[in-house]
Amino acid sequence: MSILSNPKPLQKVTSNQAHQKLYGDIQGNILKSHARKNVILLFLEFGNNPEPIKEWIRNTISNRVTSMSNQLLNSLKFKNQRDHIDPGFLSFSLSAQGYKKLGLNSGLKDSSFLNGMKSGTISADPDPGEWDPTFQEDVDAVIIIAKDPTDTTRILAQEVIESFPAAVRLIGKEHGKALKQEKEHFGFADGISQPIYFEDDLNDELRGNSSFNNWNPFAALNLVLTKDSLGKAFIDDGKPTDQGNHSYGSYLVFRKLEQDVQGWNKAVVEVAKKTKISPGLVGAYAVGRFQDGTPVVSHSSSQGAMPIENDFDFSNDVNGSKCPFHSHIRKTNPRGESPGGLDFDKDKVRITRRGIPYGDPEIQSEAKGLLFMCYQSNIKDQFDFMQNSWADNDNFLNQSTGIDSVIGQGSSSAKQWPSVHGQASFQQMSFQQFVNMKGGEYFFTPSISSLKNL
Ligand code: N7H
Repeated sequence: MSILSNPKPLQKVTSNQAHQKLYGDIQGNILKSHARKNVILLFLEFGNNPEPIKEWIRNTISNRVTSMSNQLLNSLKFKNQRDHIDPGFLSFSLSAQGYKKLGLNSGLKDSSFLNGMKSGTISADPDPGEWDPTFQEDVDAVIIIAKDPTDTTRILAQEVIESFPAAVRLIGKEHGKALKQEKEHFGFADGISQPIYFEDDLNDELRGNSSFNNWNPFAALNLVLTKDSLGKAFIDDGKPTDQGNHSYGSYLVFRKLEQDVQGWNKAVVEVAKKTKISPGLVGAYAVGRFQDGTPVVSHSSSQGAMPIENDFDFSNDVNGSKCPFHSHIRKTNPRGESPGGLDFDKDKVRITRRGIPYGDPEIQSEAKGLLFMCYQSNIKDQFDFMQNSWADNDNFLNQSTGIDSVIGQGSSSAKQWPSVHGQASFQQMSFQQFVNMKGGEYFFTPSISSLKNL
């Protein structure tokens, strides 16, 4: 069996040689978040001479990127050694255009990746002419740098910039910073429901129970990894059908999503006033969770429970009177349910989110939002499908549901707000659009052996 379809969660510390080699060869942050609060993204454009750029990637970048095994080791040290100094996290990813400029055939087949985000893969996206100037340019590569505390991230980023050869131009920089209590700018707890690849993370999710009742977050590696034909790391346990030297990487989607916080707050109050529903419940209807993370499909008020509940589905809410169909988490993970009949595989249309907020919540005039990032093994069937066919689709989950109340783009039907939680009597009111896309690109995060082999 191929390492990618292994139906069992992985051990972080393992004697399985194929797994050890995999962890040493893939970049960090893919199977588990790097978990730093400070992130700097460097967007790069390559000049016409590929040789010095390839040499820089081979000799400098490949030695600085954080492998999965180093990430695991560092997090152990962070837990166990009080005086542990954060070495920082670094990853390197290339766009299709970047591979082309380096004169490389990536062997990657994903059509969204190959065409690039500017080609209009997300049909409701604003025209690239309206994006931030950085993202209107050719973005050939992105470096993610993460280190705590804040000043040390800047120092590390500066060191990396100083290593650039003349043919590499820095065309943009984004600073992300986690907000208090892992919230995002609309005030909601984020990063709760994720695909899980490791056994001890799955055990944490079980929260003392012996099994999951409704939603098992485990995912096999083929949700997030795909073959990197330029790498030559190891022979996995897939012989004889899968024979040969293998290496794996992951597609990375980046989108800068600006949040209109005042607009959101005002709209929540307006819906609350007109419908006589409390503002807290209106927000929960829009997101699918209260601000503290309590799922609205299971509770009509915040529970303040820690850890935050995630073992639920929507089977006890067929008419959307507890968690409306337009709510963000129901649109982006219907957890197997498709009342409108749109065909999808619940285990496949999932993404591994690694976004971080940007902008200071204390400064009203400052632009704020989410540096949205997610990893997957197929952009077209995962991120693109989720945004196009679910979030931006007025008729998902049902006819005239309206677009996703958080990230939906384009025109929308008026949305239904349950007057009383759990009772099928609805009031109609429009509610949109407080998240605006400012640009982005599709990348591939290659294996480390492929960076060394360039
Ligand atoms: Fe979303 N938000 O603050 O309202 N998201 N999201 N997201 N999101 C989730 O479970 C938010 C965005 C998903 O399995 C929560 O982590 C904001 C994009 C998925 O139950 C909250 C932005 C896409 C899930 C937010 C944004 C997704 C999810 C609940 C942009 C993909 C898991 C907490 C500014 C197209 C669903 C949690 C599940 C959860 C918010 C972007 C997807 C609070 C503000 C672009 C799959």
